[in-house]
Amino acid sequence: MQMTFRWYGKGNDSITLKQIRQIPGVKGVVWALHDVPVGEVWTVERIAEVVNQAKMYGLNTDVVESVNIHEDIKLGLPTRDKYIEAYKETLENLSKFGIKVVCYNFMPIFDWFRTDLFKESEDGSTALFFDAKKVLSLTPEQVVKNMEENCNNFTLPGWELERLKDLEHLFSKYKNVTEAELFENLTYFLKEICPVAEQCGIKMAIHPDDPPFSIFGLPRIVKNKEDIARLLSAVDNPANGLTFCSGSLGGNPNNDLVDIVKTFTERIPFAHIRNVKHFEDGSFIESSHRVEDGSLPITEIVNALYENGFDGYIRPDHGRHIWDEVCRPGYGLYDRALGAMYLLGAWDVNVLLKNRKTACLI
Ligand code: CS2
Ligand code: MN
Repeated sequence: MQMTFRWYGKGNDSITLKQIRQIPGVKGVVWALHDVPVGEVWTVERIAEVVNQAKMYGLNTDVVESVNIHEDIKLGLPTRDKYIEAYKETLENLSKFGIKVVCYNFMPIFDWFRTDLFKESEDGSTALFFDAKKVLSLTPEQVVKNMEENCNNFTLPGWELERLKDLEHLFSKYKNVTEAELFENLTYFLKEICPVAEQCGIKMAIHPDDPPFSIFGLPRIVKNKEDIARLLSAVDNPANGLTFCSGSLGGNPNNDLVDIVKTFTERIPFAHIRNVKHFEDGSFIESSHRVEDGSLPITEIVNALYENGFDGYIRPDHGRHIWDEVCRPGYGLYDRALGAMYLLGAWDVNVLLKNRKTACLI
């Protein structure tokens, strides 16, 4: 297992590579070219810039999150083929720098989605919050406006606001797209991309839907164990992998996260671990990574990863906003650094117990 930390790039993050370097156990940054419009090729020059910046701090850039998928690919339009060819070229350019994993998602229109970005808790910290009731009274336009007005002037992953300008038109395109059709379009994409990714030594790792259920009537197809099994078997190629995201899948209390880990570990090159606290009405707030502070079995998840031979990359996913930090929503330094340490501690206990067991056998 290798601990990593998401970084949005020079001039696009409140956090520096120097700070990340000083978090014990962190070996690499999870990065992307966030200013390259979806569908355009990532050039060798631009990739080299980030790789060299990270290298100066002894950090690797093995994991990219994300090379986002053009909406025309998700919609299965005839224009998808040119964007798929561009995606292949980006993978080939990334492989020149030894990139190992590309995380992506196939959610229509929106990336992760919350009703509140700074919901206050009793300890005075704030966090991303999904209000199951409030969402029913919101329009997509209100959601985008809320995200735009409360992001501390940072971009939000997958929320290219330029792209979201004409929501009505975007929604009209999805009006008749069923889950089955969206899945067919994902399969078409993977059948094209996986052979190239495999040749490039890259694992494609699809990120689950967040939250893991349909919003505004949009189809979502990576919500639970059945969806994951279906997509991993749709294209039988080792490059067809999963980003296990505890907080995304954990948005539905019916998802058995430990079972999902045990079932798919060898197809999980990348894991996002974070905790959420569920409320009776289906709402949830993002909590500290500690088991006691949320509803998810975080230490059991780490234990299951360890016991099933996980040898991929891990990153602490969203953190709360603590100690008055002003940051990209969900992406402050402090709570994610605390999260990294908690996850490394849980992993190290597994290593210790394994060594003790081995010692007793000698
Ligand atoms: C990330 C997602 O911030 C997050 O929750 O896990 O934005 C993720 O980067 C994308 O969905 C993957 O393409
Ligand atoms: Mn995630």
